Amino acid sequence: MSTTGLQFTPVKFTGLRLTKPATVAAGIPAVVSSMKHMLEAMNAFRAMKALLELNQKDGFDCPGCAWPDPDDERSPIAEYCENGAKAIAEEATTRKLDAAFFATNSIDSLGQLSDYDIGKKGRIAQPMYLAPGAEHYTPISWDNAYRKIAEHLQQLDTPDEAVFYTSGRTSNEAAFLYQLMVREYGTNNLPDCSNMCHESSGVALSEAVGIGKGSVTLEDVHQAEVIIILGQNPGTNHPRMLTALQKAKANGAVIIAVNPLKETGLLNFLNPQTIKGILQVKTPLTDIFLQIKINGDMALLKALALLLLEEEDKHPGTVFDQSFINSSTSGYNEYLAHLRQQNLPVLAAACGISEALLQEAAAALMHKQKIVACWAMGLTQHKNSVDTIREVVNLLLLKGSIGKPGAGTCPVRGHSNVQGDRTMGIYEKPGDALLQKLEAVYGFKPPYKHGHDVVHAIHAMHRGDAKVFIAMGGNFLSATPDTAYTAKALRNCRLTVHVSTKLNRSHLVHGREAIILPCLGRSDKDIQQQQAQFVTCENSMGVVQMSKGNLRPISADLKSEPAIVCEMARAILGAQSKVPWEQYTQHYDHIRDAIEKVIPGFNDYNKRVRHPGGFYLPNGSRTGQFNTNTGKANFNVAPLASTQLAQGEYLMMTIRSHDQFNTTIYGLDDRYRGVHHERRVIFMNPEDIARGGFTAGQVVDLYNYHGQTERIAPGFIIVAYDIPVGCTATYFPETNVLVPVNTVADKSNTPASKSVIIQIKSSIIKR
Ligand SMILES: Nc1nc2c(c(=O)[nH]1)N[C@H]1C(S)=C(S)[C@@H](COP(=O)(O)OP(=O)(O)OC[C@H]3O[C@@H](n4cnc5c(=O)[nH]c(N)nc54)[C@H](O)[C@@H]3O)O[C@H]1N2
Ligand SMILES: Nc1nc2c(c(=O)[nH]1)N[C@H]1C(S)=C(S)[C@@H](COP(=O)(O)OP(=O)(O)OC[C@H]3O[C@@H](n4cnc5c(=O)[nH]c(N)nc54)[C@H](O)[C@@H]3O)O[C@H]1N2
Ligand code: SF4
Ligand SMILES: [Mo]
Repeated sequence: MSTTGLQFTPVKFTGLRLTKPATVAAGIPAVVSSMKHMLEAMNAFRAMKALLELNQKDGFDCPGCAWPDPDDERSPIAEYCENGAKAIAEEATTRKLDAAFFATNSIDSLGQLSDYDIGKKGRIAQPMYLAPGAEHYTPISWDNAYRKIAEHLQQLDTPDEAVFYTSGRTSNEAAFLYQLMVREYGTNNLPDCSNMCHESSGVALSEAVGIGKGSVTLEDVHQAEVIIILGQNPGTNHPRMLTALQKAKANGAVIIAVNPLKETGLLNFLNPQTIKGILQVKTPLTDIFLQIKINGDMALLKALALLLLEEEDKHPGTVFDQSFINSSTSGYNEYLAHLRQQNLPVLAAACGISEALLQEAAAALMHKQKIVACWAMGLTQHKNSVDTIREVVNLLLLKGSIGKPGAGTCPVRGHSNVQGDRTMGIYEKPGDALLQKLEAVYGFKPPYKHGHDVVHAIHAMHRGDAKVFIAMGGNFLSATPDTAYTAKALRNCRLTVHVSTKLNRSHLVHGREAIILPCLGRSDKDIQQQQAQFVTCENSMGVVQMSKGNLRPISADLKSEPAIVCEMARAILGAQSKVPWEQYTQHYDHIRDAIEKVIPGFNDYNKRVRHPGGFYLPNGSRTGQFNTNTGKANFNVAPLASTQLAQGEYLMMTIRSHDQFNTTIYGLDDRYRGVHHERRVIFMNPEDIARGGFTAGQVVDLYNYHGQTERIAPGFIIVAYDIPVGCTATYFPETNVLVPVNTVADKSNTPASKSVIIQIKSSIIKR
C-alpha cells in the first residue's frame, strides 16, 4: 500500500475559540465585518470608491458569487453583501508583490505559509518567471513570457499535450478569446472549475429539460409558493439570496431546507439594507427543516414523490399536473411504476428523516404549483449526483412546476461568471454546432475530438501525456482532489502558466518552468488605446450585464485578460492565424461583435448589453420548450443510491467557512457556525465522538484508503456539532488531500468532495 501524506497546507493551529452557532444571518455584524476587511486592505477613499460602484448598473459586477442583481431598482449605496465586500477587499488590496518580494521570498519559504497568509501578501504586480531548478521567481518581460509559452507549445508532439484550465471569474470576452485561441491551436483540452462544481447539474438538466442551466428568474423566486433549498448554504455563499427569500416569505412562500447542518442563513435573516433589519426585526426563513444524512437527498425526493402519488391515487388530478405531464413530458409511466415499488420506511431510514416530517414536507407541496427548487454543492458532489438532480426535476415535473412563473429549477451557480464561460464555449466537450460556427466565421478547422475535463487532465499530466498547463485564473492545485497526486501531475509538466491576480499555492507547486502573468481584476479600470473598456458577465439566471472597473490598477504592468489572450495567441499562432487578434485588443466591442456571430442569443450584443441591467439569454426550459432527445421533459428512473460505511468509517463533506472564497481564505472565522480563529476542525456528532472513544477538543488525524492508497490529513480538532450520526464536515481545501481523484460522480465526472469516506484516529500532534 502506498501512502500519500504530503502536506500542502502547513499543520499549524491558530487558536480555536468556540461560541454557540448564530441563529440569525447578516445584520450589523455583517456590516462591521465588511468594513473591517475593506479597511485592512486599502484606504477609506479607495474602499468607498469600490463599494459605491459594486453591482450598480453602470458599475462593476461583484467578483464573488453568481447570484443575480435585482432587475428593477437597486440601492444606490449598498447593492452588495458582506462576502461581496470581502471579495473586493481581497482583490483591490493595495499591497503588491513585485520583483523585490520574490527576490526575498523563495518558493520554499512561501510554501510554508498558510493559504490565509499567502493571500494577504497582496496583488501580483509584474510578470514573473521561474527557471528550471530555481528557487525564486524572477521578473520577465511580457514579450519574453509569451515567447517562452509559444516555444513550449510549438515543441509538443500534438496540441493535445497541452491543458488550458479556466476558473469562473473570467469575463465573457476573455473566455471567448481563450477558447478561440485554444481551438485554433488545435485542442479541446479546456477543463474548467465547473467540472468540480455544477457539472452534475448541467448534465442532469440537459438530459431532463434540454438546457444545462436553471430555468427561474429572480422574480420567479419572489413569486414562488414553495421554495426547496437543498445542499446549499446561502447565508455564506450567496448572501443576497436571503433578500430574495425574504421577499418570497413576504409574499407567503413556504421554505423547505434540506441540509445536514442547520445553517444560520437558512434560519433567520436581518437585512442590513432595510430599516427593519437595522432595528433588529428578523425574518424567519425556513418553515420545514429536514436535517438529512449526507447524500440522503435521492431517498428524500423519492419519499416526497411517493407521498404525493399516494394522494394523487386517492384524488386523481388534484396533486399532479396531468395536462402538463401529458403534453410536455416523457417517461411518466415508467417513473410511476418505479415509485410504486418504493417503500416509505426504507426511504425514511435512508435519508434519516422521520416519516412524520416527510409527511409534513409533502403536505406543503401537495396542492401548490409554484415550486422552485434551489441547490448547490450539497447535491452536485456525490457519486450519484446526476441522478439525484434528475430526481429534483422528476418532482417538479409531477407538479408541472417548470416553464411557468413562480416555478422551476434554480441550480445556484458559484463563481460570478462560471455560467458565462460555458456559454462562451469553455467546455471540453463542445457540440458540433459551436465548432461549425467557428469554422464558418473564422475559416480554420477546429478539433472535433473531445478534450480533458479536470479529472482527466490531472491523470494526463500525472502520466506525462500532458506537458504544458496553462490556467486562466483559479488555483488548480488546491481546488482539485487528491492534492498529492495532483501535485505530482503539475510537477511532471514542462511548463505551468498562470494568469492571476493573487498569489496562491498553484504558483508554488509548479512545472519544470513556471510563469505568472498578472492581470487586472473586476474592480480595476481597464483602458485600451486611451479608451475605458468594459467586459460582460452572465449570472446564475442567465442575465448578461456589463461590468466596468473604476479603481486605479496597483501597477502599470498589469494587463487585462482579453489583452493577455490576444497577445499570447499572436505569439503562439503567428502570422497564419485567421483571427484578427490585434483588432480585438483595441476595443472590446469588436470581441462582442465576434461573439454575436458565433454564439446564439447574443444578437445586438453591443447595444443590448449597454442597456442598464443587461438582457436575458434565451432559455427553453423557462418557456416550456424542452430541447431534449424526446422533445419533451424527461422523467428519469434511477436506483436508490447508498453509501455503505464499515465500522469506524464516517462520511465527510468538505465545505466552505464563512471567511473564504473557495481556496482564497479571507479570514479564520466561521462566524455563523460559532467557530473562530481556526480552520483545522472536524465537525462531529456528540454520539459519534463518544462511541469512537474521542473527546471534543481532541486532535485527530484523518485518513482515506480508497484504491489501495493511504491518504492522511493530520491535525484536526474535534468540534461537537449538530450533524447527523455518521456524518462529519471539514473545510476545503485543507482536506482535499483526502478526496480520491477516482471517486467521481457518474456521467459528470465531478469529484465526490461531499462524500469522502474517512477514518479518524487520535493524533500525536498537540494543540
Ligand atoms: N463567501 C463565499 N461565497 C461563495 C463561495 C465561497 O467559497 N465563499 N464559493 C462559490 C462557489 S464556486 C460555489 S460552487 C458556491 C458553493 O455554495 P454552497 O454549495 O452553498 O457551498 P458549500 O460550502 O460547498 O456548501 C454546501 C452545503 O451543502 C450541505 N451539504 C453537504 N452535503 C450535503 C448532502 O449530501 N445533502 C444536502 N442536502 N446538503 C449537503 C452543506 O452542509 C452545506 O450547507 O458558492 C459560491 N459563493
Ligand atoms: N474538497 C472540495 N474541493 C472543491 C470544492 C468543494 O466544495 N470541496 N468546490 C469546488 C468548486 S465548486 C469550485 S468552483 C472550485 C474552484 O476552483 P478555482 O476556481 O480553481 O479556485 P479559486 O479558489 O476560485 O481561485 C482563486 C484564484 O483565482 C485567481 N483569481 C481571482 N480573481 C481573478 C481574476 O479576476 N482573473 C484571474 N485571471 N485570476 C483571478 C487568484 O489568483 C486566486 O488565487 O473548487 C472546487 N474544489
Ligand atoms: S450575493 Fe454574491 S454577487 Fe451578490 S454581493 Fe454577495 S458575493 Fe457578490
Ligand atoms: Mo463552484
